[in-house]
This record gives sequence, C-alpha cells and structure tokens, in this order.
Amino acid sequence: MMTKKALGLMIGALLSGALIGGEAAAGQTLADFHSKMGGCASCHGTNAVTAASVPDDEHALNAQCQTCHGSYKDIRKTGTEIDPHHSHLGDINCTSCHTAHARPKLVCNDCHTFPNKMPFADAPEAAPKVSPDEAAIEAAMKAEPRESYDVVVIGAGSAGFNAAIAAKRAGASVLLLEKNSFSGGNSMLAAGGYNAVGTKQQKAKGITDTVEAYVEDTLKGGRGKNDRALVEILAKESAAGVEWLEGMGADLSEVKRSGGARVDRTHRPTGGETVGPHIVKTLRAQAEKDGVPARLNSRAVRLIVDENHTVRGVVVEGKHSGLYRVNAKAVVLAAGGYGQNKEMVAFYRPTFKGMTSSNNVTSTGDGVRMALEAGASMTDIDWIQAHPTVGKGSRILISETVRGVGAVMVNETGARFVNELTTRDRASDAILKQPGRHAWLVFDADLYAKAKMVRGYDHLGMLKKADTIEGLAKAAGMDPKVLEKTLADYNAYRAKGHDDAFGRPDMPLAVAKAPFYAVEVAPGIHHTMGGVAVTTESEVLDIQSRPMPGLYAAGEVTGGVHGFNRLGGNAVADTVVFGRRAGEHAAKYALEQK
Ligand code: MEZ
Repeated sequence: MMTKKALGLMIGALLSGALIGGEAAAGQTLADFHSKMGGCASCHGTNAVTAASVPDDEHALNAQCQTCHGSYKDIRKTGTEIDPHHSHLGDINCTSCHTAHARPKLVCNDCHTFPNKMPFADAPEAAPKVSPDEAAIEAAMKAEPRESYDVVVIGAGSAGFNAAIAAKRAGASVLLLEKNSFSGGNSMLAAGGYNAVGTKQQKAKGITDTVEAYVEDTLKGGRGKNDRALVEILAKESAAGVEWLEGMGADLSEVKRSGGARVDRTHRPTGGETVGPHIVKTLRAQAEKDGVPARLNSRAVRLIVDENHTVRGVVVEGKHSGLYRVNAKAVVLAAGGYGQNKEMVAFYRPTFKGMTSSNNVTSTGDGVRMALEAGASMTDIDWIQAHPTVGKGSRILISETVRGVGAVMVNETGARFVNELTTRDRASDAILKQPGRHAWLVFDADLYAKAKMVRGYDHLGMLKKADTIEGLAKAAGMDPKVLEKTLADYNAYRAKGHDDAFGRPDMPLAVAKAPFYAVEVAPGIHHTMGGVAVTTESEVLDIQSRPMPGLYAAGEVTGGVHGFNRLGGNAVADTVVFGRRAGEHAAKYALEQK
C-alpha cells in the first residue's frame, strides 16, 4: 500500500509538473488553486483563518507544504542543473518563494538572475509594503505587551544566533526575531572563513601563530583605527569560538590565508565549502534544538527605552500579526550593517554612491537606525569597505579564497598590478586606478579542482574558459602576449619562492594546467565597519558614552572592531566571539533584574 507521504509526493510531483507546464489558470494564485482542492483547510487546517491567526513564522504552513510535496531533499533534482531547492540558503520556508496569496518570488533572484519558471508566476503582485506610521508605533509602545522575555535578540544572522544560543544556555528566556522569511542574514553570504588563533587545526598544520600576531595584523589592516581592547578579545576568544561551533557539529577543519594575515588562520569547511551557509545551517539547527528558533517575518521597528536610557522592550511588526509590543529586560541588537541601504551609503560615503554590493538584501541598517533613535552613539559610522573582487556587473562575491588558493589578478591588458593578498582597501584602490576600473582573476584547472566555490561561479556563467592562455586572453579581451608573459613571470617567482614584482607573500599554485579560467571583477560594498558604539562587554553606549542599561549589540551593527578596514575572515570571528559575549552579558544582566 502506498504511504501517505509517498502519495503526497506523487500528488506534489504531478501538480508541480502540471503547473510548470503552464496549466495554472491565468492570474490564479497558489491559494486559489489549493482552495479548490480542499478549501483554506488544505493549507491552514480546520481552524478558522484570519490574517492575524497565521503565525508569523509560517512554520505550520510549511510543515503542511512538506507533508504533501515532500521535503527539499525529496524534491531536489540531481545532476548539475541549478536547483533552488538545493541552494546555499538551506531548507528555508517554502513560503519564502511560494507566496500563497500573491505572485511568488524566487528569492535567489535577489542576488543572482535565474529564469523564473515558478508556478503561478502571473498571479497578481502583492500590494507594496507600507511602513507602519509613527502613531501606530506609539500605540504599540503604549499597549500591553503581547509577550515578555529576559532577552530579545534582533536579527538571526550568525551574531544573533550565537547571542540567542548563549543567552538561552545562560538560563535566560529568549526570543530571536528575524525580519526576513528565512534566517541567515548577511552571514549566509560569508564566503571566506573564520579567523582564529591557537586552534588544533593550526597546530596540526604546524602553523606558528600568536594572539599578539592576530591583534597586530588586525590593527595594521584597520590602519590602527580599531578599538584595541575589542581586537584583543576577538583574538583571544577566537579559538574558543571555533570549538563552540564544532560542538554544534560545524566543520572548520581547513585553514587558509586571507589578505593582511601573516599566517594561515582562516578556518573553513573541508573541500572548500562556503563557510557562511555552513555556519548558518549549524546555528539554525542548534537554535531549534536549544528551543530558540528564529521567529521569522518579524521585524523589530523600535527599541523601547525609558527616560534613563534603560531598555524595556521592542515593538515588532509581524507579517500577519501586525505591530505588537514585547517586553524585555535586555535586548541584543544583531541586525547587521547597512551595505544595502543606498541612502545611508550615499550619506556616509558619497564616493561609494551607486556602487554594487555583495551584501544580502537584509543589510538595510535597521539596527543602526533603531539605536540612533534610542540615543546610542556611533563609532566610525562612515567607514565602509569595498571588497575588491565582486563579479563585474553582478552582486556575487568572488571570494578572497580564490586569490588565497592561488589566483592571479590582472588588468584588462593582462598585466599584474598589485600584491593579490594585500588588504582590501589597497586592492580596491589599485583596481579603481586600472583602465576601466575593473580587473580579472586568472587561474587554472588545479585551482578549479581545489576551490569548490569556483564551480558555483561556473554554474552562474561567470567564467571565461580556454585551453590555452592565448585563448583565454582573447576570450577576456586582453593582450595574449601580455597575459602569457605575466603568467610566465608569476610561475617563475613562485618556483623561486619570491614575488619580485609585487611581494605577494604566498603563491600556493602555479597557473599552468589547462583549461585556464578568468573571472571579471570590480570593487563592491562588502562591510560597514562603523556602527553602534559598544563596551568590551557588548553594552551599547549612549551619546555621553555611558552604557545604556540592558542594551547590547554584536556583529556588523557595531563599530570599533575592524577600524578603517576589515580583514577577510574577521567578520565571521566577530559574529561568533561577540555574539556569544553579547548573549552571555545580556542574560547575566537580565537575570539580575527583578
Ligand atoms: O571575511 C570576508 O569578508 C571574506 C573572507 C570574504 C571573501 O572574500 O570570501
């Protein structure tokens, strides 16, 4: 006899096939279609449904989707075809894309461009979202709280998850809010790795590294503008952070070099898997297990602070439930940076106006805005990092790992112009001085085999490929003679162990084995170094530099850790080390309150 799940899968497959084949009636929504099969109950169960009765996180709805259609694992395709059900976002809510009552949205297209073959693609568009007005927010602030917690964490990226898990383990009741329809934030896109010193991985590779070296490299990268006390904590607690993640099942067993580091200290999963999705999946699963899952589709819109700058709670806007007040003894702001907020970028760094960004669409600066409104002070708020290698004309980060593993960077003639492993500010400046303000990363078959993420760029159609260097130069519009000489020189420097041209400190691979590849890159906004001013205990400071009782912050929303320029691999370390600290301190404070 066929099981319920097998039957469901069969129905699901038939439906998806029929619908992709174009049999959904014109203008029909997914909800219209399902209501014909069993009314609202086919998705919502038998309880009376109103907009407000649907939980904002939509977990129950999604469980229902999967009962009939199967899990992501069941429905994903095999082979090399790009499959949104097998993406770096992990097993996110089906309803993130398959909006029931309006036109669906392929969230992958927030960053990439894929043909949209989704069922119900001509359903009416959702009404544009209207921000709540001041009067409504004020009313919610004055209303009775819907819930009360010891600690509310705002933002479910790495910093927020780490804070929530740490606060829960410290004995606090915790609510983790996430405005997006899936968790992960900007951490989801972290490609490179996690900088840590004194790990067993470094020891196993015989790498000699010290906390002082980590601190000095970070300060040098930040042009000495970092808060030294924060950097020292980052370095000292970095290895414990790796172990904390490993304790949840993360794999950070590979160690590589990032720009500005004197030794290999960037930890990442084996086989070149991208670090951000791996860590986010690990934290997401751990948060579920620990009873602090992210409450999705729930945007914090206002911090509630009293006349003494003491935090009292948060006003939240739920996708279905609207505005409501949550009381909290402590709040951790982990809402990320503002790299995707074009107005803020243009205001704080006019020379970066209109520049592309590798950041997630969620990096809209809400945390900075809420902290400013609450009376917090900012550190270095106008310091924004341009990553040198964002795919030209795209939002896809071509990870520093590609240079770390061995790629060579050339300009449009085919000539090298910089030490590829210099810090990002210097590499970006150097590219912006080249003709056309762009560059190419060139590598060979060995690198293609070693760095898994490169295969992703290939899938996205970003690579030029040829069997000879001459052919590659022609495909990329470079001068073949120049590129041939550049690579011959580079391979010779590598063979003798010294880069006479630009002093590149590490040349792990030659560019010698066909086929050869090139990817075109240009600088793009990657990290906002400035943000909320914090103490070493992650307390947020007010404009007179006094801690605001109960208000904590961690991750990219804060300023001070990275100074003028962040080193590759230090963001993930920042989110883990300071996310944990903020959660622990917030819990301690909250549990001390009556
Ligand atoms: O830390 C980062 O931002 C990083 C390593 C990015 C990258 O190029 O992969």
